[in-house]
Amino acid sequence: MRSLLFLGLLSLAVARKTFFGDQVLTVHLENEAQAKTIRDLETKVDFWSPDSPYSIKAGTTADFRVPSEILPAVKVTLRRQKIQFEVKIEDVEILLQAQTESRDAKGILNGGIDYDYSVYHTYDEIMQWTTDIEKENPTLVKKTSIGTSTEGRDLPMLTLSKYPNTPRILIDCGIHAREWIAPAYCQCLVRTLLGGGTITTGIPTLNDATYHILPLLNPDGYVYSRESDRMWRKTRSRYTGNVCYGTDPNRNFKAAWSGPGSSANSCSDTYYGPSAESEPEVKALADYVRDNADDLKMYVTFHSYSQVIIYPYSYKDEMAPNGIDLGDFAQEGAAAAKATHGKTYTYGPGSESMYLAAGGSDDFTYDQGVPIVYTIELRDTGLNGFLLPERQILAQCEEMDQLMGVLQNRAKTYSYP
Ligand code: 0X9
Ligand code: ZN
Repeated sequence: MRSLLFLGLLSLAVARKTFFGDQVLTVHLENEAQAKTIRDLETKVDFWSPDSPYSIKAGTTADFRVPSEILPAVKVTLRRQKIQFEVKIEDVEILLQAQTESRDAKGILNGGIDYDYSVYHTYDEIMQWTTDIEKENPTLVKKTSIGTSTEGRDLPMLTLSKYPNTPRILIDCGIHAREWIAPAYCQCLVRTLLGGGTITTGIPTLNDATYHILPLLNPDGYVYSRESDRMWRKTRSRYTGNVCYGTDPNRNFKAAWSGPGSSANSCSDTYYGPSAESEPEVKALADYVRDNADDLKMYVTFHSYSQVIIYPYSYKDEMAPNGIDLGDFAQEGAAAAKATHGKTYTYGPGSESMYLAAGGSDDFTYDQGVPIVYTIELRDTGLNGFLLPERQILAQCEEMDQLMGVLQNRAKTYSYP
């Protein structure tokens, strides 16, 4: 009896959080009073885009998830303040379950030759895949590790190289836990580089580049997002004196750390952490960048959502010294993506195209001297937000391969300063 009770409690403790009746609303903010009303919801709602209340301003729109318990009250407030809004997602839980329907229909999947690139894989499957990919391509792929996460998970790096001394490109995916399409794209990118993609022209290639790919940079957060709270964004560290778990790894880098667009509150989704590089995942990447910056031609970090190609700076309202070039390459890349499946990617310096947000991996890497740096926000523009259905993964991969093909091509001959 007692052991049954214990098992019951245990299953309660690990049960996945559900989101029945929660809605994602898009608000159109006409004036400062309306913007303030939304910012004041900080502790009650989950901001999706922008990801922090500080970035919510008059003349912009914002997407946020409202828990079902407070939904009627929030709608009353919006109507009272004459804030124009629409319901972007009717029921978050239903969309969340639909997101993985391909995977569910196919049953449990394994890594290896038959690895399925059109589903969202578990942490264990992704780790097994990194091992298999190396084993199956011993001359092209080398698996190393840049460190371990707070909970002791490995941070693998796949180096793909065909010819020595080709320009080196650093890629990471999955800094933010709930942005599942990002690690899914990193897996596709590896497949494409190894010749297994679906489109064969205009794609990234090992003929004139060496790729260092970190397929899952925040594994603790990813596991937590899969098993406990789908909307989890941060790491899973916890510091003495803090009320909440997790630091936003993309506010934890030494790039105007603790500056604009980041929060001192451990319960915030943009918490910058107790000190710069406090997160082992961040320290591991930062160490790698410090050690290799002189040799790296390009760094691209994948996030979602909103279809934006962001380049420095995001911690200050200034154009990067080679910002014109970065804008030109982004424009060309966006055109290639659009030609694939018709999707529009906007682009610009972070401070303009997104919002001021200090402590990001892109600005840090740029300041270390890597000349071409982008944060790419993948699909979509809010219809599904973080809950992009699996049936869109392959199209996402195809259009991103075209964009990456352009960026690689530009990086190849680029010299700056
Ligand atoms: O806010 C972020 O960290 C990124 N957007 S997301 O919705 N995926 O969270 C944008 C990062 C842009 N770069 C910096 N803020 N440095
Ligand atoms: Zn992100």
